[in-house]
Amino acid sequence: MRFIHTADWHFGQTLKGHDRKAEHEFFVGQLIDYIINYEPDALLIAGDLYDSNTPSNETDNFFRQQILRIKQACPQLHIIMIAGNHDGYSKHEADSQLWQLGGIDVVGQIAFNNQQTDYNRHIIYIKDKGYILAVPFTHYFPPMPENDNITERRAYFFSQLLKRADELNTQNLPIVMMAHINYQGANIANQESLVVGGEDATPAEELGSGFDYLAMGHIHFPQTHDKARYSGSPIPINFTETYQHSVTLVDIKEHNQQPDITTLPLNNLFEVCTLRQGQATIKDFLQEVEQECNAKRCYYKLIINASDATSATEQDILNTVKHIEQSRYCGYEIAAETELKDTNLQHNNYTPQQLEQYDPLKLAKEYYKEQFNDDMDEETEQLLTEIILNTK
Ligand SMILES: [Mn+2]
Repeated sequence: MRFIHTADWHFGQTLKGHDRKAEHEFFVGQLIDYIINYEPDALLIAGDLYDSNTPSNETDNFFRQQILRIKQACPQLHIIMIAGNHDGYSKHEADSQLWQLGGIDVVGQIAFNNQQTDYNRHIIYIKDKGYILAVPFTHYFPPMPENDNITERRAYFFSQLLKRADELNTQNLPIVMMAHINYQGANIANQESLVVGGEDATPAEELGSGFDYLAMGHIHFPQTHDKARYSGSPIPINFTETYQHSVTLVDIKEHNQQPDITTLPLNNLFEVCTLRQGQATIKDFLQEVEQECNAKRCYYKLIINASDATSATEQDILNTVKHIEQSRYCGYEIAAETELKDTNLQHNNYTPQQLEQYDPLKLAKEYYKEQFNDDMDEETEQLLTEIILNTK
């Protein structure tokens, strides 16, 4: 089985009031090209189809148009979608019968039949290719029929679902699970705000075993953990998402075989840029902003020094913004005191890319030396090492 895994589309999202439809449309165009090129059996969209659980009619229509656009370009393709925490699960569930007429599967919530969990509803069979187990985001996993224990419901649900799939799988076909979850141990460094907190993180062992690939949504930074993967968001949703966005192509030969994972990069119409004044004068800084933001297309946010935070500066910013046609202004913020202090010091300036590669302890020690003009003591170093290990 071959499929493309994507998630976290957030249709209907605006960034500081700017509409993002054109970017989403541009993404879907690239997705269709990839589908035509790689001919996958299925397209899996692992939740957060919309940005809001009460989307406008316009967003609703736009979403439908884009899904139908994919289906019309690739009629053989199976499209399978689950609701994420941003989605209105009952809305997606209500629409699912209509979607089904078009050969598109949507699972909005955990299904019941005669007050029993209807596992079959979550199992989508792609003839002679494989099984897709579609698990939407939920706060509520059903009670266990015997010896119910609320802390074990989640693990129980996954184990029963996988057991059911295993019973059906007489052809030894690949089994792929979809879930919109906060996978314990995932890198959430680039996630501005997670609706689901750390307490709700799902440990790998609760997801059970028996699947060949877990197509996850929720965390926007693409990453693989064993057989589980976040494809990441196709466009940057906020200013922290400065990385390469992509969709994931997966090939699985047969059940219990290692999935073959390929990242298919996406171009974005707009990047996101945080521009800091730093040591430049406000005049020089705004000149740089004008040049940079006219030379490329981006959403830009300015961080100005507190000493320049006056109404005159605000006027200067607005005057500069007027001359920037290529890019979209998203306001300014005033640099935090510590940041200011920082820029006055003679120290290494790292790019975000460099920082990602950098050992956090080494960086902290460098900073300590700058601040206190002395080496970090052993106890502090030990404490920091522990904290860093725990957050990794
Ligand atoms: Mn999301």
